Amino acid sequence: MSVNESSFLSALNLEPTSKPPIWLMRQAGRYLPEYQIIRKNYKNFLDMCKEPITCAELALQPIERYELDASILFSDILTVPDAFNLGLYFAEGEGPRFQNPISSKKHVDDLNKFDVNDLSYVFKTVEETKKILPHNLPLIGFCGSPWTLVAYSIEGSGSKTFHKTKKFMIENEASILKLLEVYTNACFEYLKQQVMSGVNALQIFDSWADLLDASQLRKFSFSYTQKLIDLLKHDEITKDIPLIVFEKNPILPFSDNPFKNIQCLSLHFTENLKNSRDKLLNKYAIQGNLDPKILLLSEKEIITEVRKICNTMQDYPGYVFNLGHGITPDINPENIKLMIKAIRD
Ligand code: 1CP
Repeated sequence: MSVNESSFLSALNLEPTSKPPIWLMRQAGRYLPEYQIIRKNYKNFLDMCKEPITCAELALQPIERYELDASILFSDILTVPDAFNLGLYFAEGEGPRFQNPISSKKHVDDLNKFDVNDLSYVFKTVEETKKILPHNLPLIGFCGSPWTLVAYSIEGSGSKTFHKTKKFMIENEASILKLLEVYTNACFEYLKQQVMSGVNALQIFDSWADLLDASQLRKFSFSYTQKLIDLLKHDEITKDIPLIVFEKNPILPFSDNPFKNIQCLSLHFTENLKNSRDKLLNKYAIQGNLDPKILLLSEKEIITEVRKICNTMQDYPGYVFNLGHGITPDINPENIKLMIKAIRD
């Protein structure tokens, strides 16, 4: 079987599959003891991301443990702002931070020109990962949405309120729009190079969609993600690569799909799966959307919730089982095994 006949790529093409293909957002990471063993060797997470052979090994870990139907590149969405010299680092226990967050109009005006070769360690990781994955297993490449990258770049870290970003948005709207444009073009070059290095599908993560009201969401998030999609769909090298978009809890129902020319909507756990099914049937593939918190419950509750989803999506051509957001570090890996068994049985 070739990679194009894999259940995951078939589902993205709206072809029926005998069982839903499964992969999980953040499938490689902190909840896995085998990840922690390798992670201990690096003080800074970014240093680990710059070691292609290690990253390939990390991407393979969940595949070996669970026999998943797709693999995802091991990297992070923040490598792109890092290539603009914002000084990305990962303080122990604190998550990502920037030493030089975007702080003024002048900062945006003076940003260095993006050089995709600064991210060659990511493309090398794609090549190394393809070498060790089963030959028919698809590899997903990814980037953050331009909006999500802008939010991190101004805030300087994750945040509950994104106060600085919201203030900057009011005071310097033109600069935000300029930065969105710069990041959109950088993401395009970055994803194109991932495709040239061997990825089989692409996912765009709009993880900070929930910060915006409806008109801001259209103006700052959806329109730039659409520009990125348009660039990919008009390029000879990337035009046939299936595109998945994840929107985290947007104020507008994502199942009304604001995007043209994507193949799959990755639904946050707050989306109503039944309604989405009815609206998207025979037009788009659906990925999602088990609430990761379910995986902290009992065996019985996990099985009940998984069955509900499988029943709703039974006979939906183009369904990919996934979570409604990333696996959290507190999840017991055995519960994932149980969930997968419930899907496949
Ligand atoms: O200390 C550590 O061990 C680092 C933990 C970690 C890992 C394993 C981070 C820091 N990033 C990653 C890998 C990663 N990040 C992957 C590949 C692994 C896989 O999926 O199997 C991917 C796809 C991402 C994408 C990512 N990074 C997103 C989008 C997905 C989402 O969850 O919404 C986001 C928002 C980030 C930022 C980020 N990087 C790391 C953390 C802890 C965070 C989130 C922090 C925050 O909530 O603000």
